[in-house]
Amino acid sequence: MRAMGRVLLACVLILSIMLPSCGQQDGESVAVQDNSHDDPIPSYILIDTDTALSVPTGLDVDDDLAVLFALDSSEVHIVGLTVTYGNAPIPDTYWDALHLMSMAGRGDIPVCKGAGWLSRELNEPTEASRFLIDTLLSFPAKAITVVCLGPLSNLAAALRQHPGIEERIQRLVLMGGNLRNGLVDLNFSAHPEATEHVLGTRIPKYVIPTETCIQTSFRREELQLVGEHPASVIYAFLPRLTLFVSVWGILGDLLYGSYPDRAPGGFFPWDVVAMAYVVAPHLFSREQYMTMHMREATLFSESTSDLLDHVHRVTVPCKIDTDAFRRLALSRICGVRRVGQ
Ligand SMILES: [Ca+2]
Repeated sequence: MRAMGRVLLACVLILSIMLPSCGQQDGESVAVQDNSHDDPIPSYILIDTDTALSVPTGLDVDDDLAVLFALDSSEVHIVGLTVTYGNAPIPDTYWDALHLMSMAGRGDIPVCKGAGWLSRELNEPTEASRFLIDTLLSFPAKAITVVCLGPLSNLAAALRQHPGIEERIQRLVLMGGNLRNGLVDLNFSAHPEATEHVLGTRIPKYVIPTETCIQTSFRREELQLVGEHPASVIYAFLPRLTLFVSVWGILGDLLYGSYPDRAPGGFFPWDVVAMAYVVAPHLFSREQYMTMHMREATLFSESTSDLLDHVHRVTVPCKIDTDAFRRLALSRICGVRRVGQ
């Protein structure tokens, strides 16, 4: 296993040299963390995300929290971010991702601009689709987990442009979908063609749906913890997080009042829940096997017992330990210090 770790570390170094065009910040040295002595060896993850915490157009804050969570988690090693649209237009999500990584002093991690609402033709290469392809081909087969936290345009484009990478991906963790047929969520519904393309691959797929994400929330209690860490990156965004707690205290009841396991109060940390499944899968239980299809821009899912065919089959963790999740996620998010603090 340690030899495998050294091979993967070498891939990170080579990749850092090969792909400087993706948003690595000028003047910063490439500092690759040597995790080869750790046991167990961390999982290598590539995060596709629509970060929007710090831009006025941002509709949600969860992507940035999920990235911070991953940055402070020794269980994973981030090989790059590809940025997509969703919570904000692509120029804003891309800027936000660069800004976040700069604040965290992690300019060594490539940040690549991807598709936008009006520029998401799957046959049209983007910086993000090229990075996905090059990275997956550069690493050993099945070394990388791809974590998708936004609409699936970037991943679908990479798969369309180079179908061979399907065999290179260890697994997909997708935040999206709703188990109540006919209801809409942003990530899967934003680009139905892309979603159907990804669901139709044979890659092992793990879907974190609405029903699982809204079992937990970040409340005023959690923000008090953030307030105790003034040197952290997230501390700078305390006023915005406070606003989200207040607004979603009302919206949560209006939009999800009929969900029996919904957490009352605060805002739902959607993508942070998906990242928790990557970092700490022991926090989840009641896994179900389902088939998922997009039909006419709507997701349809049903339970299945066919475990042999990965096409359109997904694994859905249906229950989360909410208190343990809050403790772990907040401690890790607050653990990322702001450069210069
Ligand atoms: Ca997202």
